[in-house]
Amino acid sequence: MATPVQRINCPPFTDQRPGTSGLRKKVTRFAEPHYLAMFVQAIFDAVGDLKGATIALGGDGRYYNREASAIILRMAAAHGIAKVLVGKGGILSTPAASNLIRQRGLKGGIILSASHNPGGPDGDFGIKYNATNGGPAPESLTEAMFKLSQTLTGYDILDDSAGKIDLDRIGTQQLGGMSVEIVDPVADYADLMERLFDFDRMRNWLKGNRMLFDAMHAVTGPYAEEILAKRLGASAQSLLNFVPKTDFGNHHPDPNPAHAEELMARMWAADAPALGAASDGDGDRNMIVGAKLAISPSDSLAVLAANATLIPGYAKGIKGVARSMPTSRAADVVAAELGIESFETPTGWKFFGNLLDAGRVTLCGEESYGTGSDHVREKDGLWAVLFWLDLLAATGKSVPAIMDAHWRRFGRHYYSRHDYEAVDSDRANEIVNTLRQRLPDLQGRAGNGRRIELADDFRYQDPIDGSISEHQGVRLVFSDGGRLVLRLSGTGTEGATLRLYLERFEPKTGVLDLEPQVALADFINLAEELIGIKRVSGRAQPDVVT
Ligand code: G16
Repeated sequence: MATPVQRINCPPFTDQRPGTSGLRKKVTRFAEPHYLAMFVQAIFDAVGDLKGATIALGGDGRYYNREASAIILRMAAAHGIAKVLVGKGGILSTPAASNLIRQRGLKGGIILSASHNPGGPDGDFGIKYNATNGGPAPESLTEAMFKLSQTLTGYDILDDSAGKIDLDRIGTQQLGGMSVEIVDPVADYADLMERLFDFDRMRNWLKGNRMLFDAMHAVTGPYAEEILAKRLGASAQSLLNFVPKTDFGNHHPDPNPAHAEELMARMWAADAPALGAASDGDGDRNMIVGAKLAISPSDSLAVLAANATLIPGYAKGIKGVARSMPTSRAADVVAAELGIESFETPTGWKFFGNLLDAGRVTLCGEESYGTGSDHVREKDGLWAVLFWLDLLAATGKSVPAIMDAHWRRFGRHYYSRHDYEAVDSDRANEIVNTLRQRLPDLQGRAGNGRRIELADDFRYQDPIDGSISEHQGVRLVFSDGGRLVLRLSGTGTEGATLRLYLERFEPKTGVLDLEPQVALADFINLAEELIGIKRVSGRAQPDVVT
């Protein structure tokens, strides 16, 4: 007898517009009756054509991951989906989910994560859909989800009598007419890493050198245990905070110097390991640290591009490089020297998808601690850590030595991001809109020995499908190569987050050893003079400086 499908009637929720990376809200909002289900209905309706399809499902293991997985499985069955591949325990890191979709030729997948945002009952939750290419849904699809979410009158879900799926039992189970295969979340991904990097070389390096990887009590714990400890032989002391917790141990699982405090302290100690690294809630971000030196994500992308041919997976060279607009222009300089294309896209990994699919770029990166390549369609935290590890093994150099050589060759883009979090939304909009209105006046303005050569609100035309994305952040580009960029975050869940990005270029012959905040002091003052974030918001300092 077929398990009955229930139609639950419900008015639409007006706040279901996906941001930079899917729908992110407080757990308390997601746990309200019907809230998650209504958005899942919007996803299924927007994607369409799901009858008989196979999709993936997994998340970063944060609070509400299991409850949400159960609801989504019952809805998937009600929509005639033939099969869902689910990571054991409802777990899949974001890059592993992307890989699973690609490797198994799936229609797409649902990823449950609020990435680097805090978790727990009072923390954040999120959901996003990734398409057949393994990448985040393009803007056209997320916009369709939002539109549908505003007109829905209810959703379809399998009746309770269908029973429950045991998320912890590897193998195939039935839910109504749908089969659910619980898979090992790590194995396929670890195999992919073995195909890209020289595991023998890294194993040897680890015999004589130490590394420290901070999983921040998030999803990469089991991935690091399998890859770094088991397959590469890193010592047990090499892994920090590697037991996943639903609230990330009450920490902010964001791999940056401000939130990975313990790692930073260890990397500044006299006996610091040669390589320090961290990844975020869902495993797509990374931070790389050498002894007493944190690598800015923008520099990391440039270094990987400049040295790619030393790594087996990229030995034939890279096709091109893409970076998000606020990311420093360090990678552009490398691309120009290598004679390959470079692209500047809006913030959001989804904007790299078309370039990767078209074979125009091999490496991509963002200032928000995201780096990746064409091996999946998400940024990939552990991949970046392995890339650096393999680079250290291939060159025999230290992280500071690699950076020093890089800056001497290509020049240095001093870079910093200042975040003002949970700002009153009206105030934040006022700051951005005022700057937008002043752009014509600022264009060409001179001062402090430099001139503003370009003052605009970034507009992107996708080189592959021609689609246009407007208002992607205000940028002021100076005659000496410096830049100030201002945009509103699309991932926050409380008020508005203003992000101010500061960049100053020092050509090869310049001073190479200034601390970024010191090197940028002049720009920090100029930004306040031109934009006035502190003046209008009333904040004395940014909340987070990276
Ligand atoms: C998401 C996107 C990234 C983006 C980041 C920051 O990351 O996938 O591409 O750079 O948000 O966005 P915002 O500056 O708008 O907060 P994640 O790791 O949160 O999925």
